[in-house]
Amino acid sequence: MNKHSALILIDLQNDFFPGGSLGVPGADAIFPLANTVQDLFDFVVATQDWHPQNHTSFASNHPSKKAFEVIDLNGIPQVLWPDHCVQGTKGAEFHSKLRKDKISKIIHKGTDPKIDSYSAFYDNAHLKETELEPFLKEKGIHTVYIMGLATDYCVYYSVLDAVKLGFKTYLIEDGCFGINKNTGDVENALKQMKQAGATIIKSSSLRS
Ligand code: VGL
Ligand code: ZN
Repeated sequence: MNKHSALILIDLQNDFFPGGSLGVPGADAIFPLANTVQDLFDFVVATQDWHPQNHTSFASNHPSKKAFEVIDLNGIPQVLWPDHCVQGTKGAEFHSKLRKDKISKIIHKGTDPKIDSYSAFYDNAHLKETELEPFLKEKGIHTVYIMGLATDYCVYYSVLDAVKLGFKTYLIEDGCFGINKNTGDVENALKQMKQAGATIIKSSSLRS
């Protein structure tokens, strides 16, 4: 891969793997691809969903609501999730099988208790930017390869923002696993990422 490309690994944290509070079925099959593919890149970025315990995306902070209900949060539809990826907890840590020696930048998102942040680039209202775009710009990166969890949430919104920000954007399809809260969510996300201008690829097409 040329030096203007980066690999972005989305939310490979314990809580999103089977056994975690928001475990995505089958997600542990992401290894060893998530590890071997890193060898092809000079820059590997990994994101962490990094919520305070009082985060408004947690159903537990809305006593009359249940997990997976959707509420209006300051004008934005918000799925209420089980508590997950609480800062400093085991669930927020990277999975122990993830290779970490090549990760040059870790991006934390979802830290503001008042708003969720699915995208690795912005909060859900697109008001505050994370450190990701400035980092990529500083390194002269114009092409990003994205994979991780979950296809229909954080991967999806990160891909859409990457395209909007002008990055040539590849989504590694077999490197993603989705929540599929509603049947067809993953399929729909793939279709919309493609329509937005991302290129959907299989990892087998990646060569150094
Ligand atoms: C995610 C739901 C809530 C994700 C994060 O990483 O896709 N999904 N927080
Ligand atoms: Zn979250």
